[in-house]
Amino acid sequence: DDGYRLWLKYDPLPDATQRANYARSAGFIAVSGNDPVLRTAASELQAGLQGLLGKPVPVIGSAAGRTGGIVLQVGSDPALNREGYRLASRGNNLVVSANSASGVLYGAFALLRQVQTGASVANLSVTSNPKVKLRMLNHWDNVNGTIERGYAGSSLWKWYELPERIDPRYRDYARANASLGINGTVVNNVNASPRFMTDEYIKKVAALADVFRPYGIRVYLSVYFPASKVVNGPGKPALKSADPLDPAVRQWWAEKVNEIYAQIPDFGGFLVKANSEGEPGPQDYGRTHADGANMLAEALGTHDGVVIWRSFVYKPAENADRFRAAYEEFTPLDGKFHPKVIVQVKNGPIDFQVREPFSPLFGAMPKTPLAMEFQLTQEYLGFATHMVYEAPMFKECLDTDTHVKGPGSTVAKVIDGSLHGYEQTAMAGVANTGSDRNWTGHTMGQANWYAFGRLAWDHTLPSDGIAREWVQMTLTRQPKAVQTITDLMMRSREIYVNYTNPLGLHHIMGYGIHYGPEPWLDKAPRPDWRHTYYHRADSVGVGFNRTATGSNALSLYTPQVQQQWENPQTTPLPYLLWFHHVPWNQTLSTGRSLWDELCVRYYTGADSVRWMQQQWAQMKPALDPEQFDDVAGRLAVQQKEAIWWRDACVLYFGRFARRPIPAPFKAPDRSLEEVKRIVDIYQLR
Ligand code: BDP
Repeated sequence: DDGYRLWLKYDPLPDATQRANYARSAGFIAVSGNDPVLRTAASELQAGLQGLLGKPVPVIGSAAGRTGGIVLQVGSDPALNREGYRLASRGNNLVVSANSASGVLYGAFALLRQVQTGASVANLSVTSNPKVKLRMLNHWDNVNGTIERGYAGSSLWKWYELPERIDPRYRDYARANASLGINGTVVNNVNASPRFMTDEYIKKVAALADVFRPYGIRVYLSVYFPASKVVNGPGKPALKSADPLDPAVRQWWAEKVNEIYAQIPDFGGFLVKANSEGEPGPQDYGRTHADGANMLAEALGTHDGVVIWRSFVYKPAENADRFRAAYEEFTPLDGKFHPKVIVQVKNGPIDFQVREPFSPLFGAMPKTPLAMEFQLTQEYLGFATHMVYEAPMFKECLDTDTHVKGPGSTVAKVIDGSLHGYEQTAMAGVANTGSDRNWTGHTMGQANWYAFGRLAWDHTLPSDGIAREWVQMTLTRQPKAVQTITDLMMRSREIYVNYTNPLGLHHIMGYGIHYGPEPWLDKAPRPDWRHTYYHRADSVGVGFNRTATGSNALSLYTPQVQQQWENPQTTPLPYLLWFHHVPWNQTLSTGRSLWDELCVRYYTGADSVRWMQQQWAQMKPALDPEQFDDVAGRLAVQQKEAIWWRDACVLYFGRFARRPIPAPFKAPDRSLEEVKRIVDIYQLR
């Protein structure tokens, strides 16, 4: 099994009795009308059930008195929102109903999931409503086929073949997303090429939109903010300006929007990275982020589209704390954004690190809908060779209490709109897909795509439950193996944290490439790209003091949150060095000194990868050989690199701590200089 089919395998269920049981409820699929999304629901259900049950399941126009089948229905159900669904046993039929065709599509996939995971469909009574309206993937894909921070091959989109040739993979991509309830995709990199605003590319994107539409997925585009200065059209020369308050620029965008909607009537809108990491933006004209976003929102006019404006901004400054940057830039703009604007915030204040405190923007912009941006692609999580199941990391952020409206004001409630009454709600995942046959490089990376989709639909789902589903649908149905692999996944992120960035260390990975350890980096074009900026190790201790005696970034949170993190004695260890410069000899809650604890984490973290390998080895009889080997091989790389991380970090920090590696651990058998050379090799220096 090459993994191409993801969690939509539809191989016959091994147990004949189980197959027969399900088959009694799957005599037919009744659906009326020609709505393309409803048709998709029927054909997906048909293909799935035929495969799983090993028998034909006819699609018919109406149940008309027949029983023992499945009825797909669009109606009006007050218990459901626009895309929610209901699965119910009625008479002797299974009814999948919703208020829209997309709802029925999601219900059909939910029903398939029941069968795929061996759940009963007798006396079925399930209602499910998505908690967030826009559930999206963000692809950081470039025109030339490369993917920024992509580790699974090249782009799925073959721009050079579009719009004429439609790769069948586009459809399979849409199926996978629809099966999770993902309803939007931004197809190009946030570091956007202006080409996407040309007629040539709009046609290509329109061809993709045509493939995605029957799966309930809308297409969005990342925008190069000064596109008006670059893109010429017939009878439409480029302008001299991109000033959002310049009437000519506003006109240019209004026309561009109309051109796009003429070809993509259900176009979702724009995603914008502006005045960030060298990308141009409204500030180049002395305007604010709100001016820029509102100009695009007004250009959208009466079209049903949104502007998703990213808050990922930080300016190079020697004594500033990057942690504070987005908050300081955006909170003064609260209430100034057009209703069509959503501000998209990364989960943490820095940049998708292995663990971050939640971004202080969550809860701080009650008048501006905030979207969550998670990163599925493992930029800081070991690319496609380290096994890191991300759901616990996403949940950790979503479940954190901001306390902005009293206890229980979780980040999730900010995002789902319930805390501040946002009209628009959105969650985005930076995609981990690529042209690799198994889509995500690491077989286990598929679980991160899966988990993101499930959580975007319902952030209350438990991480282990999601993992279990995915394993059953993707790898094996053998109960013991399902349990072992689920456990492995559940522990994987913490293990990765331990051998890379324990106790709240962050941003000490290889420069630029963001792979492997490089805590010693003290030269870079910007102060906040140096790693010594983040860990601040010296002879006294290590960590970034963000309390009132330091950068005071902690003051951006509510007093209740500050209280959790302000005292180094009581700050939970996972966040300790995010907020405190802690002496090497300080005794922690574990009873060990900081130095000893750091070593314990690095050593046990690296040892745990051996444990992961052993666990995986035992799974062999339960797994497809190709999938087994893929993961086993990657685990072997991970094991080697965990030791690389461990050695690099204990040797480097040890130079400041000047303390021995505590027993029973043995000091690395190589020198810091030797380890540094490994990084240079990866970096092609
Ligand atoms: C950083 C990535 C960079 C992205 C940037 C972003 O290293 O490639 O362009 O995030 O999110 O993590 O814009």
